[in-house]
Formats: sequence, C-alpha cells, structure tokens
Amino acid sequence: MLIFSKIILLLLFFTTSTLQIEEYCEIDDMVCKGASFKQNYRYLFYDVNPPEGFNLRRDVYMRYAIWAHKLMLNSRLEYHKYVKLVLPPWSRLYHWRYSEKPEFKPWSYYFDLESLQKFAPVIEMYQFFDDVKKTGSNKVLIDEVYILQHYEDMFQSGKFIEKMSIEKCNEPVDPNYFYYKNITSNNVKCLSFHGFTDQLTNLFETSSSKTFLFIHGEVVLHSNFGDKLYWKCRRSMRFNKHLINIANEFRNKNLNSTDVSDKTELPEDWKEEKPRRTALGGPYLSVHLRRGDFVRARPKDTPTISHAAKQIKNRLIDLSINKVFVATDAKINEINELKSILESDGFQVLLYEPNKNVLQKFGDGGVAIIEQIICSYSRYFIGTYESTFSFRIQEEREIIGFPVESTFNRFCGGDSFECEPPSKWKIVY
Ligand code: GFB
Repeated sequence: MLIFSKIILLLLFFTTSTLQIEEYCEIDDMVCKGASFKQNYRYLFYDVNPPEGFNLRRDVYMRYAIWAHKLMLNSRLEYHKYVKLVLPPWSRLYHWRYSEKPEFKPWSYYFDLESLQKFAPVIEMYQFFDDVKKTGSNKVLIDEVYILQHYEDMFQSGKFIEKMSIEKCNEPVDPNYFYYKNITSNNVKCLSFHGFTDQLTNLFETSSSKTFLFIHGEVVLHSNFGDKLYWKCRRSMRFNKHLINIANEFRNKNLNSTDVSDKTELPEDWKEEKPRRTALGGPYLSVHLRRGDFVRARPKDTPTISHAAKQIKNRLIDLSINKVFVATDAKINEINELKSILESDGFQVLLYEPNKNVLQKFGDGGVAIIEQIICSYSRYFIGTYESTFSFRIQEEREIIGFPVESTFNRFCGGDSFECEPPSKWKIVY
C-alpha cells in the first residue's frame, strides 16, 4: 500500500531476551542496508495436528515448502526472500509404536535433505538451534504464533471464499511447541482460516518479525495442488539414500527387480524432469493393505483378510504373475492368514522384515518408507481406499512413470469386487 511507501521496515536480529535493530530495508527503494544482511534470515515454523500420521504430514510439508519457495523467488522485497523453513522433527507419532531414538528425529533420517534444499530453503530444527546458540542462549521466543483453526460456519454457505481473521481460540492454548520446553512465545493468536498458503503471504510481508509459527499447519490448503510446481516439490522429496539401498537390495534379491530391467531409472537431477509413462516395473504385484484403525473406522472400504486374499489372487492370475509383495500394518495372525490362503494356491507372498539395526536406527517410519519404495517399483499396485500411505505410493509411481492403470487401484470392502475407483492424482501438465 502507498501509505507504507515512506516506512522503513526494520529487520530485527533475533535473540531470546532482547531484539536488536541490526539492519533495515527501505520499501521505497526495495533495498536492504547492512553488510551481513544475507545471514539474517527470517524463520518459518509449522506444526501439524498431533494425531495425524506420517503421510499426511508429508503433504503438509509440501504446502509450506512451496510457499517458502515462492517467497524466496517472488517476494516484492529483497528482505522477504531471506527465509528459512524449519522442519518440525519427527517425534511421538501416534502410529509409531517402536520406541524411537533419538526422540526428535530430523528429516534427514527419512529424506535426502540436499534434495529438499534444491527446491525449498529448508533447515532442520537442530540447525536452527545451532543458530540460536550463536546468540548465547538456548531459549526461543517466537515473535508471532498463529494457531490456525477452521471457521465454524465454513461448510454452511457452500461457497468457497478465501478469508482469514484473528478470532477467539476454539481450543486451549498450549504454551510450548514441538514438545520442546525451550520454545515459547508471548504473542499467540488464533487465526481462523479458509483458503490456500498464498493467503499467508500478506501476513508475512507486512510484518517485520523474525520468527513465525503456524500451529495446525494442515488447516491451510495447497495453493499449487497438482501443477508443475507441486510436482517439482514432490520430486524433490527423495528418500534417504540408505533406505533406498535397503529397498533396492530387497527388490534385487527377492523380486528379481532392478531399475535397469524394470525401466525405472530416474535421473540424478529431478529439476528438469518431465512426465513419462515408460516404466515397466518389477515382475511382482504389490499391495498396501491398511488395517489398524481402518478396520474399525472404515469397515465398508476395508476388506476382511480372506476377501483381500481373493482380490490379490484374481489380480495375480490376470497379470500372470506369481509373487505379491505386501505392505501392511496388519497383526501377525492376519498376516499368517493371508499368507496361508495365497500360498496354498501356489503363490509366493513376500513382506519386508527389518533387522534389528534398521529398526533401531530408522524406527517404524523407516520401515514404512522401505515398504513404500518396494511398492512403488512393482508392475501393478493395489492400495487402500483413502489411505495417505497409499496416496504417497501412487505419487511415487507417477514420478517413476508407470501407466495410470497399473497404479490407481484399490481393495474393495465388504464382499464386493467392484467399488468406486480411487481418485487419480495424475501428472498431467
Ligand atoms: O501414514 P499414515 O498416516 O497413512 O499411516 P493413513 C499411519 C502409520 O501407520 C504409518 C503405519 O506412518 C505407518 O507407521 N502404517 C500404515 C504402515 N500402513 C503401513 C504399512 O503398510 N506398513 C508399515 N510398515 N506401516 C491415517 C492416520 O492413516 O488415516 C490417521 O494417520 C487417521 O490417524 C486416518 O487414522 C484415517 O492415511 O493410512
């Protein structure tokens, strides 16, 4: 706005107890003064509703990573471009039963951090703390905390109108964040929100604060869902190389599957990647058979073990394949039941069983990723309806370049063999 044209925005150098005026930017000239300016980043934090699982969190990451990517490239003002998105560590996830050490796992345990950084200006939480320690403190007082919440009447009008406003909090305010005792704030507001990440840009660009935290980050929707930028960000989410190697070894040893024979080689650099449909996949069927809370919460869409076995058998016969790889959170007795039905019909059933080292180092999250990778390279995939675990496998298969028909398939619940097909989130640009 014009009224701002004479305002000098002060860049505030972050310390926990005091705020020092270090450098400034003139909005008129769009320039920043101060030799070490580039080192003085503004930090964005986000967190996700605690019960949400690993694979929804991966999607929420993309919303903020794309936003940070755009701030870095497109901001009106030079100083808005010096932004860092701080990755919330993986801790105390509801579904991860294996006692995880360290408790706050950095993203590099699961993803290739360098690859993420080629798309978005991300840093790990411990790297942020390293910056904080340089100020002589280990306490963090976040300048602006927004607890995002849905409008109570959001779905009543039937119209999608983007809006946001500071309102009364719907939930009690928790004074600590990310389960850390040394991160807090004196400036916490509840932000009722309806819309996409880009709507947050105004909030960021009209403030001189150095640190921002968005709690319930999942309330904000993708501004770029399904477009070229979306897929660029998704491609940047390559897994930790160690996990890829474990999955590849398993494919090679047990499934006669290699990238060369499966036509699934991906270039080292994903930046110029284009959509493709050339992958063949290894000579096995893969399935993601979600059990756990789905059995209770979604009985209509979740098959019994014997009905899942029938669907697997039919597909193996159609494909003239005799091996199935099963990714599942099923109980051991359910796995045994599935195996015994299929094996008695002469089919080979494979599951990934981690050794102690893998489990200790990467925990349940690492095991889940290894299974997801193995599913991503099969000739044909069947997933579980509306499971984000299955969605992420489907995205991976889109990136690798499989024919659409080999990817967007699901188990039917009840005793039916025909059911509503899954949404097809294809790469179409
Ligand atoms: O990733 P996720 O949230 O997908 O699944 P949904 C939750 C967790 O369950 C994963 C484990 O992070 C894994 O730890 N898990 C699920 C599996 N399937 C498998 C599997 O095939 N193999 C292995 N190793 N682990 C959401 C839940 O689950 O569904 C929400 O997070 C809610 O809390 C919602 O219940 C309905 O989208 O399947």
